[in-house]
Amino acid sequence: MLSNKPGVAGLERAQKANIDVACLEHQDFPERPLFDAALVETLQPYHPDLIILAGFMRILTTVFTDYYAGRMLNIHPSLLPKYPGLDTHQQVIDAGERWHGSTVHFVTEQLDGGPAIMQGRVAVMPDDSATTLAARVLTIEHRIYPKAAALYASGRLKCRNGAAWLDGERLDGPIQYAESDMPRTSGS
Ligand code: NHR
Repeated sequence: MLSNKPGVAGLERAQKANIDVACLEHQDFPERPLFDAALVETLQPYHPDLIILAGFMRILTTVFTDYYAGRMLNIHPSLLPKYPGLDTHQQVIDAGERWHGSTVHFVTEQLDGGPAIMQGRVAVMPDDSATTLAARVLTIEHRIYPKAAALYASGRLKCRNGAAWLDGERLDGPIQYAESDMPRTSGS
């Protein structure tokens, strides 16, 4: 588990699970490519099969994205290709969208622009704030990210020729995660 911010919950959680951790602070590097090279150097001895970005908020240069091309996932809080970038929840509310959600995608040089893999949606409620909407999107993220990672780990999901492939077939768009796949909570 590699973080660019000391003291974050992810570091503590990984340590509890006896997973090796490292922290490299981007402020300690004069240029982005040098930070990215240090990230690669730190991870390289582990020979990771898959890199999973989770709340990682530094834009990666080709120094990193080329090294792990086709072997890196991100989850972005919007129905990509809509609303790439930051502050998605408020933008969705301001635009009067009826639907919002989250998308797992392969990471390429292009920010939030790599091939989409899986998407889950939530309805925008009239009284939603960015905070309440973000909380519902997060529950979707906790469902779809492990599913997408498991598909990759099983060898069924691949990134080839700028597209995502599932079971040898090119995905036209992200797999849609249905609300009916959600576990029932008591009383609903
Ligand atoms: N890097 C590449 N090359 N491609 C992607 O698709 C990436 C990436 C790095 C991070 C996550 C993404 C998100 O899901 C992600 C995808 C940070 C920014 C950003 O503007 C944008 C998108 C994402 C993460 N970062 C600012 C920067 O200057 C810093 C913002 C901050 O520190 O709050 O790096 O949302």
